[in-house]
Amino acid sequence: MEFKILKLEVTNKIALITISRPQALNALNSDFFAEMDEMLNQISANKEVRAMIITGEGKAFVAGADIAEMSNMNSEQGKAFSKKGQDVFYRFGNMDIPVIAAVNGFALGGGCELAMSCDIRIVSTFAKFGQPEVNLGLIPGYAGTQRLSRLVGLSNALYLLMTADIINADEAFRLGLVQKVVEPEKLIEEAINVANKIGAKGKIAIKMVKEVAIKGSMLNFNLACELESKEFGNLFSNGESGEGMNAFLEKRKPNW
Ligand code: CO8
Repeated sequence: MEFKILKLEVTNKIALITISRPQALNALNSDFFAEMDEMLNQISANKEVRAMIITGEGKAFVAGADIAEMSNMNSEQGKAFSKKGQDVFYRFGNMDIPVIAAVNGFALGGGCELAMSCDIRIVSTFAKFGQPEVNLGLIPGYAGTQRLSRLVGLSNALYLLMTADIINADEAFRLGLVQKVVEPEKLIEEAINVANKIGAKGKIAIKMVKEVAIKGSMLNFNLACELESKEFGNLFSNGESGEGMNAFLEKRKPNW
């Protein structure tokens, strides 16, 4: 596939995806989802890659789903477009590696939903977040109604979903929507630092801690704890945990 919207650079085992349709503030259209699906296939197939970072070109991370494309849709097409976006974004959570959103500017509507589908959000002081769909007579369609409340609590989520307020990076940090706010010129550097920090841990442990945390957040507490015990136990059957614990006891760095 020829990529027209997404750019990929793999450096030192980190895949950096840049969404590049700045003339439309990187709005998400059908081509975007087709390209992202294929790019995720390629990155997942590359076992060298230890982390993935997603950022946007220009003044937006993503200013939402493409309103021009949506304006011609009927109910069936709207539902399919919503489902396609949900499915593609869901794949970030299923990846074995950390997926980091490096939010450079507007992350509105589908852009906020994209950022929320990533594991971690590192953002520039220029970042702005919001779910302004009700201004258009719509609601979020890429799981924003569900992920926002899981990240910031139902009361904050309802406030943002119903007022359509656009909040800045500091307010997003205060609400727990983002993990770090940095100067714009430091954004990618900081995202890479976080990626490297995680990349230095045991690969299987990172895959499993992500899987158990994400899956567990969708289960009731007892089932989630059962899942945790099961996967905790499974980690003893691979060499990685043996090396990690031996390294501690021998006062050296693990050699994964
Ligand atoms: N879709 C399509 N084009 C867009 C979008 C968008 N979401 N956002 C901006 N653009 C385009 C503009 O139309 C404009 O194009 P042109 O130059 O051809 O007129 C260009 O990008 C630049 O935008 P502006 O001139 O508006 O730039 P400003 O700096 O003045 O304003 C804003 C920036 C505030 C971000 C403004 O562009 C804006 O409000 N954008 C729309 C934000 C929005 O409402 N987002 C939510 C969209 S709905 C959504 O995401 C639903 C997700 C779930 C979908 C489920 C499937 C059905």
